[in-house]
Amino acid sequence: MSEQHRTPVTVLGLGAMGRAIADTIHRGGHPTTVWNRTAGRADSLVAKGVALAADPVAAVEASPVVVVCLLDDESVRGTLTPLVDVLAGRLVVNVTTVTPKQARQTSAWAVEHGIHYLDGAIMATPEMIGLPVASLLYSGSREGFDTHRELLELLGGARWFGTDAGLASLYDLALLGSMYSMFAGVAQGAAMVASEGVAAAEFVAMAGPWIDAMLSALPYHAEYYDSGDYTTEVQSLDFNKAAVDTIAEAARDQGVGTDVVAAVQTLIDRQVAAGHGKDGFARIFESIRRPIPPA
Ligand code: FVH
Repeated sequence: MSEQHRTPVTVLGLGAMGRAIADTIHRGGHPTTVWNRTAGRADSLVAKGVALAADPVAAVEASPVVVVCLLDDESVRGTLTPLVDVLAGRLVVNVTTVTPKQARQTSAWAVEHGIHYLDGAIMATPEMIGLPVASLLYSGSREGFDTHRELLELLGGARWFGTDAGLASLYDLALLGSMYSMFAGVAQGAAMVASEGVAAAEFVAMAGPWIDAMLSALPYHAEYYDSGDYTTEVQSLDFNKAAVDTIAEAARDQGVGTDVVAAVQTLIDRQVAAGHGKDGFARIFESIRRPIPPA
């Protein structure tokens, strides 16, 4: 892209992620302006030639594209609301982690005020920004995504999920949820062997390859989830209940917590109690998809 076609970009928020984003965009040749509530956080960027705006209005006025990377939805709304007039006609790319509902609300607010809105979710740590391993998910303004795709791809792989602004964060939080549950499961296992003095390093050296081997089962689980047919010729929920109950009993015997495994027991028990004990383990999906309504 020639110099004259490099879109000026403003980045609001210079935490670890905002700094990585601003630095990468600047290195990509875009005139870059930054603003942060605490001004000192811009020093390293300013030393490289990034412009520091005196206030948020001046920051927004500098660019047609405004990347927002703040702590949470509250800080986003608190920062953007007073800027509504100056933001009109510009593209806001909000990569702050928010819920789908919050993304939809901010999008509705933006569209109502003539602001183009693209919600983004970052599947990367700050060190990964700008590398092929970084993946960013987007939803909202299709025009904004298409027009600025090259800019967005400076940060990492860019994938658009649709005009519903909540979708990027829905995928983001679904993926993060899978990750946290996996780490919690490994922590459960590590605590069990630690009760006999086994180092976590020794345990994870076994847990990693074990989890890796089990990953090949995921597409089969997905087939069950998508079809809603959980009939199986192999391990039934009754079988898995016995296994998971045994894990919980062993954890108690070893004097460690059962919170993680208890969550799995709850999911199984609901399906078994409903008469589905002969179905496969994947049926726990139904316990999650149709939770018991609060009393
Ligand atoms: N860091 C990471 O690994 C993850 C990866 C996945 C996505 N996240 C999300 O990115 C958002 C920003 O994360 P961060 O790592 O940059 O976070 P911090 O270093 O804590 O910086 C927070 C910035 O937000 C500013 N801020 C906080 N509250 C307010 C407010 N009320 N008004 C205006 N700005 C606010 C803060 O400013 P200051 O404290 O320096 O003045 C920082 O600029 C986040 O959603 C992650 O979930 C990152």
